[in-house]
Amino acid sequence: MKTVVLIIGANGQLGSVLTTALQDKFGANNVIASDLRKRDGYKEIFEVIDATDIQRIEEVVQKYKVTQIYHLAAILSAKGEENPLQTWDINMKTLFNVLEVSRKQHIEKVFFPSSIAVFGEGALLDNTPNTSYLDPATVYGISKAAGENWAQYYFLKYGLDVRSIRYPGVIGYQSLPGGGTTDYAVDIYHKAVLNEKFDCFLKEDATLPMIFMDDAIRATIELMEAPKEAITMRTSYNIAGVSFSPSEVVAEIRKLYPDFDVVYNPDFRQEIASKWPRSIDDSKARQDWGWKASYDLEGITTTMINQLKKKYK
Ligand code: AKB
Repeated sequence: MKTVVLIIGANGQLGSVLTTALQDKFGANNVIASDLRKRDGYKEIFEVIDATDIQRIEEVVQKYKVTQIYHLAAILSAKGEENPLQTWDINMKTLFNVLEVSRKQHIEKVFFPSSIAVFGEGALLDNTPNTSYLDPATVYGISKAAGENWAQYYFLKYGLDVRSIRYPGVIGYQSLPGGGTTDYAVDIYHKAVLNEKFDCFLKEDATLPMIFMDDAIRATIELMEAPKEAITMRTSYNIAGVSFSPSEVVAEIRKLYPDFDVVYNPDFRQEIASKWPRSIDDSKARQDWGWKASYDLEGITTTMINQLKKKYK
């Protein structure tokens, strides 16, 4: 059967890069990008979808005979705290709609992104195991923990092949994140290249798990390509990239920009970060589908700076 992919949330940080990767894999005519608004200058197939509207999702699925759905739309950790009930409504409603359309339309595979935000004080801070107790402290984290269980429910009850990854903070030069606690780790590179002072909203020693965009995209595609029998985690897989604190990334940037100026003004996002893991045990993903990250902090820093220099030239 021909693979036709629908990406919901295709304008976001991950979605915009994943769209290109999936076009390379399946051909541009087999990838339907969608979001609340059309992306400026986007030339390939695009459908405006508000994922809280189940009929609209179903219409697009039928129109293009979609076989796989990547549901990337969500309100992230920091933004989500501004209006917790609305965040819950949007994150859950859109997931339920995707799961229901997928069940009814016999979608072959669904991808649902989870996050390190599912972990809270009940989990070990270092090398956090896949099967940790989940007591998230943000509404975003609660919606992801619930979503993972719903993904597993649809698999067990209806046989829907839903697959999921708990992403660390994603760092890429192609797109900007919005509303997350790990966003500083993208913004800091932009400021360095623009020779601007960086105002950091986390403490200098706030170590968090991060992953380079290329690794995050490769993990997503590798998980979706893995044989069904290999997938033993039907909630979500931990994946690790690299862990670092703001002061460590500053030290790495200063090897290239010795005068890079940083001030630390921790705000409410520091409180969120303090409950998240410092590092992740991804042995389950390694065992089941051969996951291994390839970028370390030095590799991320040189690539980010080289690419952003071209962008701002
Ligand atoms: C956030 O900071 O909210 C996200 C995430 C780790 O899921 N980047």
